[in-house]
Amino acid sequence: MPEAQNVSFPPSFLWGAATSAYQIEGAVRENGRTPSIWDTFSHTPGATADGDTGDTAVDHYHRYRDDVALMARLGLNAYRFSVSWPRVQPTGRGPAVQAGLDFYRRLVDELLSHGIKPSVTLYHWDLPQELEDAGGWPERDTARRFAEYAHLVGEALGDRVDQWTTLNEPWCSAFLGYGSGVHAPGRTDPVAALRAAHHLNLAHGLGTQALRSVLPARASVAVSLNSQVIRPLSQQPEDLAAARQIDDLACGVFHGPMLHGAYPATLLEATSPLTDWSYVLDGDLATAHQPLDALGLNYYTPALVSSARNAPAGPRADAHGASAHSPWPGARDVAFHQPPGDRTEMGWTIDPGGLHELIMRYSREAPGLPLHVTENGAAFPDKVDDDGRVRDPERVAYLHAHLAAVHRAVADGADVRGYYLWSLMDNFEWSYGYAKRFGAVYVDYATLDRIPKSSALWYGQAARTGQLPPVDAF
Ligand code: PNW
Repeated sequence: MPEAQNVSFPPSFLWGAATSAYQIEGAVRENGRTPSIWDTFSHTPGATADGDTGDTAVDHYHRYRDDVALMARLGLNAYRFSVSWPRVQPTGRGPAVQAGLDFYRRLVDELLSHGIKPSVTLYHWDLPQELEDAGGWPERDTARRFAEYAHLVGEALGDRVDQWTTLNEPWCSAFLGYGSGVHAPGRTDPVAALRAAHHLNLAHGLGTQALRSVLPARASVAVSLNSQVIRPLSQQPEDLAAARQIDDLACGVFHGPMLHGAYPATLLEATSPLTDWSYVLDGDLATAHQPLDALGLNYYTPALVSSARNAPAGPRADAHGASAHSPWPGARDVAFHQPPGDRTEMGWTIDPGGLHELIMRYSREAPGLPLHVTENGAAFPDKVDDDGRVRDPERVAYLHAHLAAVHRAVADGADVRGYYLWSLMDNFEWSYGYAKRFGAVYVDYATLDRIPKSSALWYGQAARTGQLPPVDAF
């Protein structure tokens, strides 16, 4: 491991951990909170592994003080969390619920008092069910409702939070939620998925404008994209064409409007048999194209893509969950392959070079825009040893290799300001329920006790020293 030596980060580097509201909070019926699409979906038989729901999750709503104290003890200096829309604005319309906002105020104050920088994501997939009943993201009004919600939260927390993110991974919201149906609301309509993508772009733009109107000038506004690393199986034209289609549907469909004010022409062309995009109204693309202060990148694994003609027989891997319906509307003649290498428990190939590639791509696509790795991490089958410790050497190796890749990107000229490990602690892993553990901190689901894994100790030391400790340090 040659990169193990002299990997040091600047003192200003943000060493964070990330979570999201539905995955950790629980308390789904407290203080006027109403169901989100994830409450409805997780209570639908067959939708999640073992019928798991976020009803209790890891009870962070009641244990946030201890969780913040734990982060501080580990040595983290940043924390990325999301606000639950139905906790703050239960019907998705009208005035905010004071108790909902107060929870996030207390959380933020607790973080600040421990010297941990809060980073707020407004939307991490928990749309108020009432807005889904009115049509959800395929409908334009949802984007307007989002702007109103952004305004409420900005007003309430703008005096104490400097880092804001509009949407987390709109690709998942649009294409897993309305295309393949493996995420809430579980719809499987390719045109609805494309309409959702457009209204998420619009929501990002309107939400950014709403935030700007209430936040002080020092505040930073960003979006977190799971802009995926798409690799062609070969340089043959038909494989390159397959990779282009998937890249447009994974990345260009969002960063086109958000960063450049236009959808890629190749995307409009490929989807033309499905939709004429007539829901894109005059001015929408200019609205989506707001000046940003930073860009968040979430990275787990690359995708390897070819023309279906060049696919060897046998099981094909698309890392996006089993469904008879595609999360790639309009894609034709495309096959997915398992990239070579070791895998995590999700079946996702471990490929730190992909993170370097992703960062360098966005350094070019968005020159001058500071980047944050807003999610990166891995699930492994962790267990408590007889001595009460949780040893996760695979996760330590994963983090070490990916942080070394970030460091390499910085050395190559990228402006990366921070890294947020997914996740602070084990939590509700969406349709996989509690079976997949992404945490640096282990959660005993019988007692909800938290036990820092060796990766948490390792990462904490990296955060405190600005250098990557040896992989066997803990
Ligand atoms: C991200 N896919 O989700 C989310 O932002 C987190 O909430 C989640 O827990 C984490 O990654 C781990 O999965 C994804 O199918 C879910 O490609 C699915 C995919 C990607 C990201």
